[in-house]
Amino acid sequence: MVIPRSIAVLLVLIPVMTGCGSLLKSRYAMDDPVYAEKYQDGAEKGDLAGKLKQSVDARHVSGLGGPFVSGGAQFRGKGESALAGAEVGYESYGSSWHSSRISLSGFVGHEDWFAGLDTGVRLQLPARVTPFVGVGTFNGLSTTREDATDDGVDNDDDGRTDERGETKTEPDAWLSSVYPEVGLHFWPTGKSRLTFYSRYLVTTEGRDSDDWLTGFQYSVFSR
Ligand SMILES: [Ca+2]
Ligand SMILES: [Ca+2]
Repeated sequence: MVIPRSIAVLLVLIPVMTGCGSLLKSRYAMDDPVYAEKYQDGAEKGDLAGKLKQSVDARHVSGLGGPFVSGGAQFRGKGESALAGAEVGYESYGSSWHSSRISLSGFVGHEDWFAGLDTGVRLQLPARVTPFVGVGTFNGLSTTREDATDDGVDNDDDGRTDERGETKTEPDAWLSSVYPEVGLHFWPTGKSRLTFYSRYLVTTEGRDSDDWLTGFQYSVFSR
């Protein structure tokens, strides 16, 4: 899997920026007022079960909302190309176990691109580290490949004009897709979350255009 270098750097920097110290604390989420109130006294020194509980408890996320950025890569079903892109959006927790999301996203590849509005919902455990499942939709503009063997133009710049199989890229009117999603959340602190996700995009352009999209998300929440 190809991960753009900028994303790899971000993944290294984010835990540092959000405070590595909290990674080792059993009361990791004291930056959130709800969590802080619940665990203000903290478990006794020898109370390992109590310490474990406060180190994994993420029930405080109910009611949180905030912006996120994400970056990812998309792999076309037939392995013909990969696209890289980014999303900027907002995610909110209606309860500690479900969240909803809306974002603008854009992806570009060698000859293709798409951009539009992404929405989705996720179900997860109220824990500091949790897998999740979700469903989402994407609606926007995209490119499509068209036959270009009789337009008198060397569309792919390979020195041959209108050779057999030559195609050109055209903006398409509209692309809609729905996707199931799986992933993993990790909360470095009570208000910041790292997410790894993988989606299977089922598009209106037919099964040949179905894609895997996988990426990382960094979110900052508040009440
Ligand atoms: Ca050509
Ligand atoms: Ca041509």
